[in-house]
Amino acid sequence: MKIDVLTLFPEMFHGVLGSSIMKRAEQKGILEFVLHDIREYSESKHKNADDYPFGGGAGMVMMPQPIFSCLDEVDSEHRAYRIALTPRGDVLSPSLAKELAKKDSLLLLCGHYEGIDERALSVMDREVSIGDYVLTGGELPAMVLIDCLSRFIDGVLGSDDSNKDESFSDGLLEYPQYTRPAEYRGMKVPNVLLSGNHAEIEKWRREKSLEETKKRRPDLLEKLK
Ligand code: 6GU
Repeated sequence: MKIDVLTLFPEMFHGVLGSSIMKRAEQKGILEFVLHDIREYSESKHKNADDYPFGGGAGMVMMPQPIFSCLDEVDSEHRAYRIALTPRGDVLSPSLAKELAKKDSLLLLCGHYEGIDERALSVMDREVSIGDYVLTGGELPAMVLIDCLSRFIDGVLGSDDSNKDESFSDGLLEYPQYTRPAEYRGMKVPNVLLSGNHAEIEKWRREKSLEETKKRRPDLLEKLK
């Protein structure tokens, strides 16, 4: 999957896309990231990318011209599925991430300042938010979206099943995990996990999943019903 990112702050992406699993996915040729600095497309004297809002009000609005010029160069035939990261968008969920993971190419437009000129948003396919709180820009949400959807693309995760048992994958939170040593500072790993009895371990994990979900996120249990 090719992912074009249109942003005023491309440097924000380097650490995240250049590390860990995202880096490995790009090295394997599964993902390709291309960052585009919107400001470089500005035709104004000082390479402005934002301006005052018509009608007045606080803050600045991202201008249409640099965005449209960038789109003309990057995706002139509108082949990519275009997503603007905005607080008013559809809230990211596992099912949305799964749906987006099937696309051949995505184009992510990161909003900054107080907003994006509505005419630029009118040529997007969708707007996505990552939750009901306001961030200073769409860059972190774009990175969250990339990370989240890439887990649903074959080959991105090390082994095929490392997605299955995660929190939310079946609508429940994950069961508690332990690694060696079996006892640390007087705290013991539950005996069943050391037993080698896989049926019992499965049962314990299922019970703990339900218990954790009931305790921490009863709303998720309601959704399952
Ligand atoms: Cl996509 N953008 C901003 N600025 N804030 C957000 C968001 C997006 N999603 C949640 N908060």
